[in-house]
Amino acid sequence: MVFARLKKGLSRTRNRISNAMRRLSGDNSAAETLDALEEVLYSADVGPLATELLEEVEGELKKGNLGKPGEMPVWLRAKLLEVAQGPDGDPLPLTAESGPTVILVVGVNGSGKTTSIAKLITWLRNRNQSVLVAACDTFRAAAVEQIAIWCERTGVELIKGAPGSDPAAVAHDAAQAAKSRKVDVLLVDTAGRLHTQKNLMKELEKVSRVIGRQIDGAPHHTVLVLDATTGQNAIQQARHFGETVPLSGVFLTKLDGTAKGGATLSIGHQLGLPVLFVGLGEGPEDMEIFEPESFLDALLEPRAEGAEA
Ligand SMILES: Nc1nc2c(ncn2[C@@H]2O[C@H](COP(=O)(O)OP(=O)(O)O)[C@@H](O)[C@H]2O)c(=O)[nH]1
Ligand SMILES: [Mg+2]
Repeated sequence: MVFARLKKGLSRTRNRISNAMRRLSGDNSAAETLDALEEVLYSADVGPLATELLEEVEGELKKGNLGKPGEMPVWLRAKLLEVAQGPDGDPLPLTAESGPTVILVVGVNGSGKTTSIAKLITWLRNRNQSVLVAACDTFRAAAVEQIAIWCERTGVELIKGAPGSDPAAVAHDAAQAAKSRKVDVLLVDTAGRLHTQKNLMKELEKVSRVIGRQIDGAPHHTVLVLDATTGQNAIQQARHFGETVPLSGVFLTKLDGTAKGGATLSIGHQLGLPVLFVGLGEGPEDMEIFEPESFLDALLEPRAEGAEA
């Protein structure tokens, strides 16, 4: 079932590359193989990795390797598996000491932070962890409203301030509440846009600092939410956030809405950050832990003739 959701989410990317994948599996000349591979890599938007892999394959083909039918797809899968960076065990382990584990969620507006928090609530609750949420995106009144609705639906408590109030003050109150309620996890939603990027980064730093004063070692995890439909632009965003707060990894959203799922593989490679989770829809269950093996199976599997998209 889990795999079915992933397959469905990646169907656009898979459809886009499936013809070229079929060509890759056939009995081709070296030129045809390179051409098909190029199409697979660029269609999936694996970024600068495409150039690296094409050069490597060209070298191999010249040496007379990788020419047999069926060899290329196997080689490609192995190569992509080498660069794909998933979580090392539990994507968001609880801290060893007692007390709440704090997860800060950052990213630009519209990337899917609030929706991803709803997903994380569901995921954590399914693992019997108690959760408290801090609404630190106080910049837009609608943002507080949106997180409040998710918290109500999932039955978790929300700490919020008045619209326009100081996010650091909300963070402070939330950290206090998380300690006194003895919850396992405090999830912190943040703003993705302020008057200037500099202001935003300052605010994130302050929120992070205030929480750290209340709870030892907090935030323990900082998850950057990136929209997969923005492809390579996501890399630039990641760099800005990473300069401000140490990032644990990426929650890559909207893989169901893009034909460029290959970005999942290149993001880790380019940023040295693991992709922890992938978002596959708008509902609170529509996510998976990123597992490179099943991801590649879902992405590269040649579609049987006549199979549904
Ligand atoms: N299709 C799809 N839509 C998503 C996903 N994650 C978020 N969204 C949508 O993206 C839009 C922005 O999400 P939101 O959580 O408000 O972003 P925020 O501004 O970063 O908090 C909303 O319409 C969400 O329903 C996903 O994995 N798949
Ligand atoms: Mg939001």
